[in-house]
Amino acid sequence: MDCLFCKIISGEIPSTKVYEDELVYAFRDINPQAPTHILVIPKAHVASANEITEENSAVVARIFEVIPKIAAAEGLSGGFRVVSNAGADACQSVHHLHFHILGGKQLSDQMA
Ligand code: DGP
Repeated sequence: MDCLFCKIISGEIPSTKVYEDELVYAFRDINPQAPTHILVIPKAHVASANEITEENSAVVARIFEVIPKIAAAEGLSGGFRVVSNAGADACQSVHHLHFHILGGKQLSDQMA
């Protein structure tokens, strides 16, 4: 499968890792939109939030267990935003499920 984030997980494409376990990989976004901008992804390929099922959802729970650990390690004591773009209307550009962690500044109160 020709998937950019699968290549990042395998190391074929370099990334700045911030967390890894057997299910999850997290790394810094190449085009940060906040002082802290991290992507958290499942190691198993899932195309988007629109493809989460009973069979593959355990990794989503793991991701949301990992997010507060990353936020604490990044010093995001003031808060942070988690975003997952799914599909064309949301401008999803990489079709491997990912959760953006954005923080390190006062974020906009607009989400769309
Ligand atoms: P989205 O638009 O929600 O599909 O976000 C995809 C994100 O992926 C976007 O913020 C930029 C990031 N990105 C794209 N290519 C690379 C890459 O090669 N390395 C890293 N670290 N991030 C990437």
